[in-house]
Amino acid sequence: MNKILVTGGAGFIGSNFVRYVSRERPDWHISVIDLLTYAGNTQNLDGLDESRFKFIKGNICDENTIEPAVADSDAVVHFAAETHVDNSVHDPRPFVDTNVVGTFQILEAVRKHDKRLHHISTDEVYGDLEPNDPKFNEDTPYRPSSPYSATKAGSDHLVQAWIRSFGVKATISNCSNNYGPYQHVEKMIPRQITNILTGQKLKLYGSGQNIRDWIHAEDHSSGVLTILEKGTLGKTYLIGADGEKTNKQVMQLIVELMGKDESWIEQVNDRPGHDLRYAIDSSKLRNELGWQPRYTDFKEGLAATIDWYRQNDSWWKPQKESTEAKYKELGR
Ligand code: NAD
Ligand code: TDX
Repeated sequence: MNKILVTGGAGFIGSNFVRYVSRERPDWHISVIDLLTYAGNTQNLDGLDESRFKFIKGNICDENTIEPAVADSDAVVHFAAETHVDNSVHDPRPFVDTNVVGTFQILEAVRKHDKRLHHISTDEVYGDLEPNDPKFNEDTPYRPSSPYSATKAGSDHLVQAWIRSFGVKATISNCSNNYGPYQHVEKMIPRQITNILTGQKLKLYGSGQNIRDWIHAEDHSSGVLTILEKGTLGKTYLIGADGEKTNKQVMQLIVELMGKDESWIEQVNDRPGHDLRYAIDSSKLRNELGWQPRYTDFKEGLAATIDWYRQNDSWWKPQKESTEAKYKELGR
């Protein structure tokens, strides 16, 4: 296996994975297929070795684009998705199209050409936990709560059905909340950092007691590469780095690291159906495949992420105003 096709490779985590693989596997050839929606940006892929890298602009729902690209690869790593929960509550249709129909097209192409698939999913498919519940593991029943997580759950079910009914050679990973450079300013951490950088307050949804389990995007990438190379076909692996924090705690760290005080944290309308807590038990991936996260100090990873946004305002500024205008409409 040395020719991979990465869907959604111009997005936040997909591009991190492409940069990571390009560094860690210097003999691999990587093709990216990406529609370049508002969330995709080819700058995320600048500087890659052109002799081993190809970019295809296209929609994963389009069979005529997907099929030849899949036929031309040894394995497909499928990141492409609509990913923002708030957008899914406002306008669910693109989530059904890309996350469900798009995954169906990928599955049909890998089935036809007998290719290896790794499907990227999220911990949100398991719904939410109470503060003292045990963490999610590979046997936790699916209980999605938003249109985003319902469509991701639907895509996971399609992959599981194609494995069982057609013998498709696939694995699935469900990861927790990612942070790091190149994340769109609509998402929680970059939104708050760039709010401070543009003189605006941080926007805390509801009580701020909701818990997310943070992992650096590069640890997600190393987990995915481990599963792609060593995972058992047909299996699901959970990826997480024991990074549980309340949203309030994350905001307190951001203001501290950026030299502000808590008066900068403004409580805004809560997200409808807001999941209370996600937490991942990643012991299967660690014990069976020997994976370990590298970024175990969240404060250090967050400080480096803040520095990246400070130094790369030309990357995020073009998106900032329109993103905040959308939030204003939602009262958040
Ligand atoms: P992102 O929104 O930053 O990037 C998504 C990419 O997919 C963009 O480049 C976009 O242009 C592309 N895309 C969207 N629709 C497409 C289509 N129809 N055809 C082709 N390309 C299309 O997302 P992300 O945060 O990098 O997430 C990547 C994957 O990881 C998703 O599957 C998501 O569900 C999963 N995930 C994300 C997180 C997280 O915290 N961000 C956590 C767990 C899992
Ligand atoms: O301004 C904000 N203020 C705030 O308090 C924003 C944008 C979010 N929040 C809260 C909502 C969540 O509890 O912060 C938490 C994180 O929010 P998001 O960044 O929107 O992430 P989340 O909804 O948890 O989903 C993310 O993790 C799992 C990704 O967007 C998904 O794609 C991934 O599957």
